[in-house]
Amino acid sequence: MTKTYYLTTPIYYVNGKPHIGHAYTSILCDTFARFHRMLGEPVFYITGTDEHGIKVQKAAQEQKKEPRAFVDEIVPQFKELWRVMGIQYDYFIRTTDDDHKKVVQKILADLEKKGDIYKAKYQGWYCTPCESFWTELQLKDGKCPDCNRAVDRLEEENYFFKLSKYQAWLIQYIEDHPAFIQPEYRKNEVLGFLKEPLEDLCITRPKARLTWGIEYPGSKDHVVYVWFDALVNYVTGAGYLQDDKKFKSLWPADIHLVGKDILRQHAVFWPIMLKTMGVEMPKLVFAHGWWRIGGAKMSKSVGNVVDPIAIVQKYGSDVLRYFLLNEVTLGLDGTYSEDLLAERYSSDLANSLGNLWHRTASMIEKYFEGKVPQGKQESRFYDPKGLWEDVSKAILSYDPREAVARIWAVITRANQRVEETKPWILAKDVSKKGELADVLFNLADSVAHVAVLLQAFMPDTAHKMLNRLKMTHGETIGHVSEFCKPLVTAGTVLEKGEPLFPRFEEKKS
Ligand code: ME8
Repeated sequence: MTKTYYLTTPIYYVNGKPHIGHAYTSILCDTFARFHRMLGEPVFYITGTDEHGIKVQKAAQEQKKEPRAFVDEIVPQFKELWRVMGIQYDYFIRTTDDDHKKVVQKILADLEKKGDIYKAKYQGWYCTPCESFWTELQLKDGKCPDCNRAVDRLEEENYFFKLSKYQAWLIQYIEDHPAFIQPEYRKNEVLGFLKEPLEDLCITRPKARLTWGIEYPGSKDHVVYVWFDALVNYVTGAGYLQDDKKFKSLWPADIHLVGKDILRQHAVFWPIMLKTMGVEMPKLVFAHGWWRIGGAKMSKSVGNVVDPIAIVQKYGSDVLRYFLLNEVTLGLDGTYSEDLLAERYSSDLANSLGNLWHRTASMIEKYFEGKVPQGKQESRFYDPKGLWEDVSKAILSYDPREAVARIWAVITRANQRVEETKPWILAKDVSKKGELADVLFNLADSVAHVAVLLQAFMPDTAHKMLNRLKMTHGETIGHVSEFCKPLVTAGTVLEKGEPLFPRFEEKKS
């Protein structure tokens, strides 16, 4: 059976509306998924919502709603954003789904039988917003070391998962599989963290404090800690303990893409959970950086979030996709500002890609009655094979910014080609008609090559371009050998259409 390319986003908390940070992870996964689909591979892209825990219970209480009614209202907002952004996921998991709850309970019962879970009294500090327990030594100036907020003193009986038992195994695993955690600097960070003794993980919360969670199978008085519940989504969504055939075709996940804020859960808790469950490790945990505003991380708790829907309404989803994919190398932090986005819009989209389309279509309209002329492939001014290979290599090594740069190098080269060949001068000389046809044929063909590749990055724009080029076969090109052929056909009547990216001044009016 062919292994399906299986990729995951974090499942997002539903304690507020999604923002640009959430859109970022989902856009990245969507780009990878679309590229693999283009290569003809089966793909399974899963995303969803993390609906239990204190954060959500509190958010519901603040709105005087039952948690279930509250989450049922928020989930459609996530789905709507993904629709608007063109996110083609294959499965949307909610941790309140019955099958998910059953799998979590079954795993816990198995682990308890195995002796990897024990009950104990806990005394220490607790950060409510982070839902994390801390020892005296771990506190930073008496505050939560993760979020720097005040912590509460707690004493309660809970169930604990023996992380410590597997610490040595995990260190060895990470060292033996250097590509398991990426970027490399994040792997080193995890190994650094593992130098300290690993505390066992408290995996329940007493119902006296939290009722909104999956009931712990061994106790009427506890619910499951939200992170244990949440991480399991990656296997439940793949059919674990429900559909062996499906699970076999999907697991191990090819990539868990997460923000660096939740690396520890994915690179420490999750591998150990899988190890005790006897399930193979995912191939890769990739942590991307944060979008910041000013100096601060964009986050619900800071309250500096940008609504992606507003940006999409103003600029279109592809513009936001382009900005987020291109602005920083995957792994690093980026600064978000609408001014910066508007700047990229005008330089890279309107003046570069939009201009290339517009002048190519206009000249073909003017000099060849709108029909692609017959030209010689030998007059090509770029190398499609190299382009395909570079873009594929970049995507397969999770470097979308490099992939975008390769595509834009061709766009820039094509615009230069117009300046070099000056078709408007060639057009004045009838003896140069053949030369003019070569130039315009190859310009149109370069636009076609760009459009095919852009399907993964800017799907709306790519489809618009393919339609205007009347390239019905554009969506089926999945191999370098097909890609290297001339893609446009002489005689095709192009549809120039409205500017792909109207100048911003025109847009505002
Ligand atoms: O952590 N920049 O959910 P969450 C970049 N439910 N990415 C950002 C970001 C920012 N400023 N802010 C958020 C949770 N993200 C858990 C996950 S998974 C089993 C459970 C993205 O709603 C980034 O992917 O807080 C980050 O990891 C995720 O949203 C956190 O979303």
